[in-house]
Amino acid sequence: MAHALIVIDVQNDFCPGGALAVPGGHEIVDPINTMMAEFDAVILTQDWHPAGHSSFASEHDGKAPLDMTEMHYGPQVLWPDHCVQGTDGAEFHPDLNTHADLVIRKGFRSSIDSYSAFFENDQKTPTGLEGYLKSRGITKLTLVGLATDFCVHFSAVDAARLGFDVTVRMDACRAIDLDGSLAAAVAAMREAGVALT
Ligand code: VGL
Ligand code: ZN
Repeated sequence: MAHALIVIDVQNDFCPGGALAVPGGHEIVDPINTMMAEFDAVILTQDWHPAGHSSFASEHDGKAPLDMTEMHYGPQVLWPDHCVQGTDGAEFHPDLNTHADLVIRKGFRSSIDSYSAFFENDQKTPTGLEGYLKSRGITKLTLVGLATDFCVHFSAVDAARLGFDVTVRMDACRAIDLDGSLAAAVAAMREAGVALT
């Protein structure tokens, strides 16, 4: 009954000064570092887009960041260019303890975004994380990181659907909160059976 901490996207671009800064994003770094000692495994996720990724507003004529578009897999928010592979913005926050067991990268296919650490936004292309966790005998997950209403939300809901026992530590997350997205995320996580503490 091993218990893993999954640290979602604590990267420079999601912290103040970054391309897609989440308010207060940097505030969770020290609490997350402190929590790491409580777990059997620590896994970091890293949003990792090629330049020109299809989730970037700059790739869509007449669109601005935070506009919506329709992708082959459904509606998609368009973002400022962020977490481009190999750039400083894609690096973990410099104070984050990166002595983790696994770093899983997502969003590396140009034509599809990936909020969840388990499946891309088509809801069916797996990242491989489920197999990694199950083959290590990990059944309990605690999620923290950025952003509560996007990558943490979709990761938590997918994890619960896959049968993991899932807790989100809300004090160690921060949200973008776009048009009520935080309230919607909280409702969806509760509905999926995720414990919010
Ligand atoms: C995220 C928007 C775009 C996140 C990643 O980590 O929540 N949000 N890419
Ligand atoms: Zn992204």
